[in-house]
Amino acid sequence: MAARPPSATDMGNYQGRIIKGIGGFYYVDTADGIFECRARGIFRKEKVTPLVGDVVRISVDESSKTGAVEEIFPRNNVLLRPPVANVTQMAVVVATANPRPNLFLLDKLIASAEYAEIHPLICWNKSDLESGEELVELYEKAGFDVLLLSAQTGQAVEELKAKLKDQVTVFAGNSGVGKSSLLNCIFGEEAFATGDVSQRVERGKHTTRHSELKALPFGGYIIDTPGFGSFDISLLEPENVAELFREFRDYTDGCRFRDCSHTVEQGCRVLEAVKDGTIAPSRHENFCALVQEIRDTNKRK
Ligand SMILES: Nc1nc2c(ncn2[C@@H]2O[C@H](COP(=O)(O)OP(=O)(O)O)[C@@H](O)[C@H]2O)c(=O)[nH]1
Ligand SMILES: [Mg+2]
Ligand SMILES: [Zn+2]
Repeated sequence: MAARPPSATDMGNYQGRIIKGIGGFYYVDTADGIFECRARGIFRKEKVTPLVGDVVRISVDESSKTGAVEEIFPRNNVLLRPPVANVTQMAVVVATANPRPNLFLLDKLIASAEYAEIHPLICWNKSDLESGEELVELYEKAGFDVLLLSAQTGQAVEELKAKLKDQVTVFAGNSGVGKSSLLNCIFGEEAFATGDVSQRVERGKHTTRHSELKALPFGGYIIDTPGFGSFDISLLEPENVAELFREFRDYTDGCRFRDCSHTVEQGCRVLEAVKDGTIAPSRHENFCALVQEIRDTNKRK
């Protein structure tokens, strides 16, 4: 569904995807090229703002080659920061070393992908520094799609490309893990600035973030703002967290306590699965930490 839609047959009418929005102009990628468009006044009246990622119908003035957004097709989802519609996949990038893996951030990002019903793809990078096999196994066993990559040696970059094909993928993860480096491997050019953390923090202060889709040469798009944050946890209630940890689901259903928080209760099925090694202890610890974070946030509301 993320492939470029075919152009419509009507005169001057095209279908495409908004890849960029700046100062009231929308840039729409179609099978016949990219068109600069304005939005029809009707959207303002209906308080609808076209978003990057929207699949739209546009009318194009054939002499000026500029157009107008006529219709926005129904969205599958909307991410808020930065605002993008119809994302299908979140590539969560983590380094096996340098920086040391932050499993809490990883599990939180995975939970935010699950919350938005976006496919999480776990990308362990820097395998040249640290082999990372246990980490890959931990997440594979939990039921995730996992790659062990190195932007340095090119390990698994072809597999990554295959996973990105025809998807709209956002890259998430801490700074320094190698998101920009992986994207440069994929595009085969130095399109994304890489570097050490301190430089980036400086740069980040002065740049406003608006998102942009970049078309992949083999089909699909990636979102050009690496470093997606996690979701707004104030949207969640503590009792909704367990369903965002996919390998818990088998046990939460069978848990004999109706209002079990699956954090400390004696005889809880989830805790039993942790004890017998079916659920990884780190996943359960991070689940408990996320539940606690939400409880603390809700208290302050
Ligand atoms: N050894 C090694 N270094 C890497 C790898 N990928 C990225 N780096 C380095 O890690 C640093 C941060 O990479 P960058 O792509 O800027 O990370 P980002 O902040 O996630 O975009 C840079 O110095 C990269 O050269 C890798 O696979 N192996
Ligand atoms: Mg970067
Ligand atoms: Zn329980």
